[in-house]
Amino acid sequence: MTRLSYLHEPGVLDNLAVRYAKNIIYTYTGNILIAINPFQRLPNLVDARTMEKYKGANLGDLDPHVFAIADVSYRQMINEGKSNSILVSGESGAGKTETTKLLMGYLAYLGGRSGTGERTVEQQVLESNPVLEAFGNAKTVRNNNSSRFGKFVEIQFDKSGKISGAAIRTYLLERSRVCQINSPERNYHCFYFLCAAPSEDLKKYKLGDPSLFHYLNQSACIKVDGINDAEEYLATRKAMDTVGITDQEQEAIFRVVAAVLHLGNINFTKGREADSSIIKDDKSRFHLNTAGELLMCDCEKLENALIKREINTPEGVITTTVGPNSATISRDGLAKQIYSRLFDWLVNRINASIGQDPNSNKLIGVLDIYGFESFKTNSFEQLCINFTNEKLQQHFNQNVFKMEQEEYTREQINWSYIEFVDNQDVLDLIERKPGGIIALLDEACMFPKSTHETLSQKLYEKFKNHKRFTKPKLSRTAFTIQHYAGDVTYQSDQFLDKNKDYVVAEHQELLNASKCSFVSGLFPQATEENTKSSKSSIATRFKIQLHELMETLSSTEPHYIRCIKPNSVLKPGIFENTNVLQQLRCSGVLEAIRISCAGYPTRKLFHDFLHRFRVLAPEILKEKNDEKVSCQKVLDKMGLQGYQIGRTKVFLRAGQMADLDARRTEMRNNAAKGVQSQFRTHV
Ligand code: AD9
Ligand code: MG
Repeated sequence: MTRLSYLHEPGVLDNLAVRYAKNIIYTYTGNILIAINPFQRLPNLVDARTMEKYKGANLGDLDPHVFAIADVSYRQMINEGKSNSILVSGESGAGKTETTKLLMGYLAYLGGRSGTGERTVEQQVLESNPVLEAFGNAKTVRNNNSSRFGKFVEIQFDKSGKISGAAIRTYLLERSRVCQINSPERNYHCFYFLCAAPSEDLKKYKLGDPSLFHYLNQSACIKVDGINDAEEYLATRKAMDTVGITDQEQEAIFRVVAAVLHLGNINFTKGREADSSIIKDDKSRFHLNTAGELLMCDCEKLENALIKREINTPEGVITTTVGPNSATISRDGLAKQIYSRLFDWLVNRINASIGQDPNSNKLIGVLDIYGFESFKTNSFEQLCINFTNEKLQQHFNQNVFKMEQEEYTREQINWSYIEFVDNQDVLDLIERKPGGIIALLDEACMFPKSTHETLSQKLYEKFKNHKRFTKPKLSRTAFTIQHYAGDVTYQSDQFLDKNKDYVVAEHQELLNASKCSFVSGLFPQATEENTKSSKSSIATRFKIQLHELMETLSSTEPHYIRCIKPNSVLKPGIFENTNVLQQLRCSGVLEAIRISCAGYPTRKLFHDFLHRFRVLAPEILKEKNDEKVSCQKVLDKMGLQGYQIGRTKVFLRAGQMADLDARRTEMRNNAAKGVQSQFRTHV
């Protein structure tokens, strides 16, 4: 892309389309790698021989590739002793997770210890992927294997450049999916895997056909093309072995997964008194008892935890009952809590088992995180996700800008950046404390009387003059933020609920008392420390996590991979222009191009420049000057202004290249018209 003479939207798009048609899915624009999802295995592209080829090669010597980016990161880390990070982004289904796996595979190839058994650090790092995917991925409309969490993997290296440890951090698992799915999506893979387990396991967990379970049968989709649930169950168990999860732990994990399914089948109906409920029927009672048994807790207490509530009053604790609706909400709340804690446990366990290298001060971080999202209806999750992208965008802009500056410094040319648009104002709008959207949301969550209406009023009042915030005309509860990638309107209906992360005291008590140490470990006794963290809201915790991530990233040398989804039918060979263009905008690729256009977007080595434009001033070339002087003379003759001559390259302003080309064409046409046909052979 950098060799294109004209760096503008149609040129960029056309270049990508032409390459994609030839199965060339990787393209550089500056130091950014654009990767277009091939939606098919391209065998020669990622095999062992290709890895060998990229080892130690200079960036740009070989075709653009993710391996080249990983290789540069690795060598920079070894040679300069500096940590590197590779930031992979793109919309759902664009290929981030696949790209991340290729990167990790290549780093394991470079930094692995050959021939040392099954459970090497690099094996564990690689096998953490299937485990996390089983529990954190699901089929969605956009991707059959969509990651419903963000992930940052830190691979640590020792002095000799071998992998010596790793740490995985995850972000914001989508919890609502555990209890609520729409056709044609699925719940988390592990539920279906477990329902396809060998019969002795099914008997143990009292499972069977997935369509018998409410948490799975809300969607008509049970099977996914290309996923064999029975095989995946075994593969997941095997991967768990590799990452060091014991048989006993695995047994407990799947027992908890099964318990969640049974919980979902407990239905309630109105009790005799007002605002009370009872277990609906024998079937529901069976599932209640099974859930209790699997969680190894008292079934009667489980029942009470769902249909009763203890309230602290000045006169002491009183027990009240709740209606069927509230009981169902309580049931789903419990299921979501259990599942999200199970997921966190897995991440912690994998980290503990792989182990961190306390002596390593060099790492390569790989970030696989959700891209910018703008749907028909956008909720709390989209706000968090787009907040993440604003943060990463700021980091990205600052770096593209820095890299530009470095090139100018290297070439010793004067350049001060004129108008660098920063998105700090959006970040302030969202995260400033006090007074930002998250702070106001947290405040609203603390007052029992607030509703999404009162929250919205507050936001409208507070930000009525904010450049990046507007109230849609016909709504009283929605708000629009002007993100760097476009306007997004958020519906605030569920913001309060989704931001609260408190465990009902009765649920906590119940599970903490479980006879299974695994289950009680998921719900440890409340201490001051964990009460404090559990009291903070989801948004605030996320904000803190994000802040830590940015700190880590800013201490590393970043590399960017932008994944692009060429079509929305998930098929090979189809390239949808508008769709791709929109993604290039959202990913900041066009912004990067814009930044570089504000400076000197076209650079040409002296020699190349003269070769292309000698027709404009053949007399100057005859003078046999130094190339640098000749370039200067050609440019002066053409009357161009504002360009710069560096040490090895000519730096042109936006549009100047097009200008020169136009004159070149004119010259050639004139020459063709005239008698001097020698020009034609010349060109
Ligand atoms: V999401 O935000 O987690 O929903 P990703 O992670 O961006 O999304 P993913 O990597 O899961 O997308 O890719 C989606 C699908 O595209 C994969 O399941 C593959 O079928 C396909 N894909 C992606 N990249 C490649 C590739 N390099 N080679 C072959 C690929 N197939
Ligand atoms: Mg993914």
